[in-house]
Amino acid sequence: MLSLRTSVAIVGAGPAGLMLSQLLANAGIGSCVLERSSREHVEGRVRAGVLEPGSVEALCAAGVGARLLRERQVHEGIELRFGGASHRIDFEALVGRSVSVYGQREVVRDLIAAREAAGCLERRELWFDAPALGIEGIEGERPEVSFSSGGETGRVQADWVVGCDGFHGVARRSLPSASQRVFERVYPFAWLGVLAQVAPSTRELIYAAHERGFALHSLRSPELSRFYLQVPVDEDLGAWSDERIWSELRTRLETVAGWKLASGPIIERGIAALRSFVVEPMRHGRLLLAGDAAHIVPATGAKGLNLALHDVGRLARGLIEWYGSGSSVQLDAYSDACLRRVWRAQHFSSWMTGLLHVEPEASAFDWRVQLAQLEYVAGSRAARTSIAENYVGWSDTEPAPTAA
Ligand code: RFL
Ligand code: PHB
Repeated sequence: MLSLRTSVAIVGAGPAGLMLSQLLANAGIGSCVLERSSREHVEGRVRAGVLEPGSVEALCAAGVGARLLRERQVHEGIELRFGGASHRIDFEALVGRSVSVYGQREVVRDLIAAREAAGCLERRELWFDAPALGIEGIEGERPEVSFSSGGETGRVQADWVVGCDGFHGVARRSLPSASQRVFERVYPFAWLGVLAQVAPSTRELIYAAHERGFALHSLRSPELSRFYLQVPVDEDLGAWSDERIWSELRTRLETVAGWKLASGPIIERGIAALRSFVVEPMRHGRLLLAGDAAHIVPATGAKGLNLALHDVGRLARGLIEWYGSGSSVQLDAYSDACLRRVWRAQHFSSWMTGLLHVEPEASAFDWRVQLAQLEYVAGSRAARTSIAENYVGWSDTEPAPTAA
């Protein structure tokens, strides 16, 4: 039995867990990260692509922003495409901020490289192929995570345990069910996502609403494009040949005169469910949740990765305060403070999803109403400003207006 002791035990080495360990290390606080999957798997996963300016600032301030600043693409707007026309939402003009397109895979690689350079792998502060099996003692002062590694079992004793183990992890299940409330909506459609070796056919992301379903043209680099197609919720990936994927993307995206979609080899594909999910509160005793372990948003609003980074920023500040002065003021406020932003993102993400997707049972009337809503959004500066404000990241520090 391996027995380890650390200050903060972190379950999961996705963006949330890795960023938290980086922030704690920068403040001289020790942590031990346990990751179920292999390093290759974690570094290979293709997921999110859009970073809010606040996320870019946080990654830079944490010392992992050098490659991000060199390689990111700054996007000053997005395109909404429907009814045979394109409409630009100009973030810079509307709210004076832009987003960065930089793959989540690259964020994760940068964070692992930073932890590796700091000697975490040799010191066994970052474990791959080491699934956490359970979390005990969260109501006391010495919580403990049990895990397995290479056929051996082990345990990590800590002051705090942070569950950054995503939606299917063990941490949320270790919260006493009587003390948590779960809010959930599962959508009646899914996303087929593909990564293709082809130069993007667009400079900015295209969010397309089509009678046959939603399509998204995103980007990764001058040579790599990312696409998503709305598909039925129980869709079989095997039913989608390369030809069928390109043909459906062309149908939903080539709706504007003269615009052509370039195609190329598809190098990665997968189907992901769309879900809205929140567990409240995000803390019980000495166990705290962050990122997808506590909340999921449908990817239409590009918020999941940004929320995960925001959570751990707050959490790190709380832990730094606790280790520095013994005060738990910020840790006590952690859940409420994060949940305000989470619910803002929940609203925006489900609203964008409804705006752009076609419900399986939608009638011709429903589609006309949806087009009318899209026309309104595209034509109204107020509506475009609202999308821009939410897309680049809601600022919860903005003072609320007071009555005169
Ligand atoms: P992750 O990335 O899921 O990491 C959790 C880690 O925990 C590990 N794990 C365990 N480790 C040890 N023991 C156990 N028992 C464990 N159980 C699980 C897992 O192996 C994994 O490594 O969660 P985290 O860190 O909270 O990060 C959240 C983001 O990954 C997620 O919100 C985003 O990818 C969501 N998302 C997007 N977010 C954005 O901000 N912008 C986007 O453009 C965007 N696009 C997307 C997305 C998610 C997508 N999918 C696949 C759901 C597009 C897609 C298609
Ligand atoms: C992506 O590039 O993967 C991406 C971009 C925007 C979204 C979702 C995913 O809304």
